[in-house]
Amino acid sequence: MIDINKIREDFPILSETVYGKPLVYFDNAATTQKPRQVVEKIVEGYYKRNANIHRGVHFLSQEATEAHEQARQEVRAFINAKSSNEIIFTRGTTEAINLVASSFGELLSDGDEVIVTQMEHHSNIVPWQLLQRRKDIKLKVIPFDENGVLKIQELDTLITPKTKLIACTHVSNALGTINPVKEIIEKAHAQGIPVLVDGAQSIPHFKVDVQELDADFLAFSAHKIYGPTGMGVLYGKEAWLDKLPPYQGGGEMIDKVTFEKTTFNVLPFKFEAGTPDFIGSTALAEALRYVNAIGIDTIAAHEQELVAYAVQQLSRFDNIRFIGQTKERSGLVSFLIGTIHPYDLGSVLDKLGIAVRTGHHCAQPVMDAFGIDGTVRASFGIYNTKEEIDILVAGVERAKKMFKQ
Ligand code: C6P
Repeated sequence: MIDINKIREDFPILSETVYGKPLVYFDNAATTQKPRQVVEKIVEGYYKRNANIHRGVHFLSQEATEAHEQARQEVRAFINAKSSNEIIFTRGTTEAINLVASSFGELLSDGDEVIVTQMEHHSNIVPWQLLQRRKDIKLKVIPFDENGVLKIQELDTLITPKTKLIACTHVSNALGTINPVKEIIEKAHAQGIPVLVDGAQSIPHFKVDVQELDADFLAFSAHKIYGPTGMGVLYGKEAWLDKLPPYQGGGEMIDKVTFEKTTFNVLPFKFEAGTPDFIGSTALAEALRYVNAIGIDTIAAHEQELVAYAVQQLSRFDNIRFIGQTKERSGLVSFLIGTIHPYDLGSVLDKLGIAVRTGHHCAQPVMDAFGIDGTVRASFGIYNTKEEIDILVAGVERAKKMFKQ
């Protein structure tokens, strides 16, 4: 049994008040709060182990290097990658996807095709469009239906001999839809096509095993799984990472540099130019340890309960419109009430101490598909409770009255 009160004690920010009201934090899909353990790991890192890594013979540098590489091992174990060579530290999901678009993009030729879905976050759309400035590649899109469920059968006609990659979000940050990535990967692999999975919204919420999925690449952000900001991970199968050219040039990613020619370092360092965030990596590992101690399956079950409760309670409003109504839904509810603009509803909730996200959630094509400007999104984390959902529902009720809806 999960002891939420004990968990909440680990997150000092949850005891803060906003406009004199207890904070109800429902913006976890944007970023999660950090437990004491993670914050203390950062402080301890700067106080006790701060030295540049992989460079010094001195004690501190070696300690910091060891902690950073140990963190890489823990990330490897968390997603069940075969080797820590397959774990590239990045600044976040966005940088991880840009890395693939840039380096994998180098392997593409004019006329090649990349398939994404209609529910991608901008960070899995724009990097491919930037690549289109360099290469005449075609971006194709798997559409979703009125419930926000991918029309995966369309993949059969979208895939052609020119398809070189499928880049697909595991969970939509705007709809909550969990996509059948395993099925997509099977279909893609049957045609010899690799798949990049955007795991930003899946990794924090349920078990993701890259070998079980057989994903070729997977990206995620530390800050969405109770870890630090500015830190993320690109998983890539070693065979692919070996084939790809480096992303950025600089220190650490090299083997030998002359003015005529440079040879590159081995994996994973080939993709990690410059001084990495060696404090952030250890804080990420601490966050993963925190999640493991509770159990990712326990977290998943708790959040599923919260989502089901939120949908049930919010359904009492006759003029609610849920954006995304899928059975396979992860940790969030996206909705509109009557004609109240999401920004207005979000502002009323804010004054009541409730933090939700409003707007397009960096997924404008999703909003376009529904013909709306944005939604109000309540997204849940391990520390949220049904009582907080009751506060949200009461807040919506109040906004409804204010706006005479
Ligand atoms: N979504 C949200 O409020 P970064 O910013 O690099 O950590 O993550 C980008 C990203 C990529 N893919 C998905 C599915 C995401 O949800 C996000 C981040 C946040 O929904 C901030 S826009």
